[in-house]
Amino acid sequence: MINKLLRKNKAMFLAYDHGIEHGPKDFNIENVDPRRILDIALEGKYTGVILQHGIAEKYYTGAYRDIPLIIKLNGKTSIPHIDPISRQVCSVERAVKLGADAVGYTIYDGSPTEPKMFREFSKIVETAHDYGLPVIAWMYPRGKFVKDEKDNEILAYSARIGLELGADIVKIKYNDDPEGLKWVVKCAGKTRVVISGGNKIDIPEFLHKIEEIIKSGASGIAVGRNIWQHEKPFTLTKAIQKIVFEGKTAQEALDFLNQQK
Ligand code: FBP
Repeated sequence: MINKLLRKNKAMFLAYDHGIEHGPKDFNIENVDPRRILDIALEGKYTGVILQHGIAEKYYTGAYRDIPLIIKLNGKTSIPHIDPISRQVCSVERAVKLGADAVGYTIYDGSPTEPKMFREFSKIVETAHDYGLPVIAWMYPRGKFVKDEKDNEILAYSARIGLELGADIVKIKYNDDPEGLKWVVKCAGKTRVVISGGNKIDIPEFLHKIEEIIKSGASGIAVGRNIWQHEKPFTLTKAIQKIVFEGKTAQEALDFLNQQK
């Protein structure tokens, strides 16, 4: 069931749930339109696009339905200053009706609200697996008891929680320590690890990170802003594909990019 989300055993997901998580401050006049993201995902042959259900319902139509769809089942805004919690806003059944090939859910492990999210997530795993849908867990340690969200130990712990709770893929952040990531991948066991992007950074640095991520045994990337905030997302996508699917180095991908100018 996970094969539809992979090419050459690797994943390259385009995330676009920022409208709820961060608000329109992440967007410009082009990428505020979900069709722009779906165009990038379609032409760039991403192995999945990550959307909230409302966007999927209105925009995941026509040719876009060739892109594997990952529906994010929970979400929150960045407005309230409460203990981190993200509750379910879409059922697995609705995701199935919308054409989902997988569902996703964020768990803020370490937050005082963790038990609620563990319970909700575990029920989602049960239902989704009954439908044959893989489940992706955004494992984001967060809250007043988490001193460093990118500490190696907490990242490895987060990956392991994903395995324990039935996730097929965990999406975690990268702390620029390839050795640490190798351990994270080991701790995740049969659950695959993909890495999220973060704020937009320089291209050479971004490509270098991707090379490290792939070489550390992760199954791929699930990024948003670093792609669709870039002025040439289509060419950048081709460069990234070289690292993710062809095993090329960041330097080779960069050389390719420079030749396109
Ligand atoms: P980016 O590559 O843009 O960071 O997207 C990955 C992602 O996990 C999104 O799916 C989500 O909207 C966002 O990051 C949430 O990040 P945070 O909670 O750290 O602000």
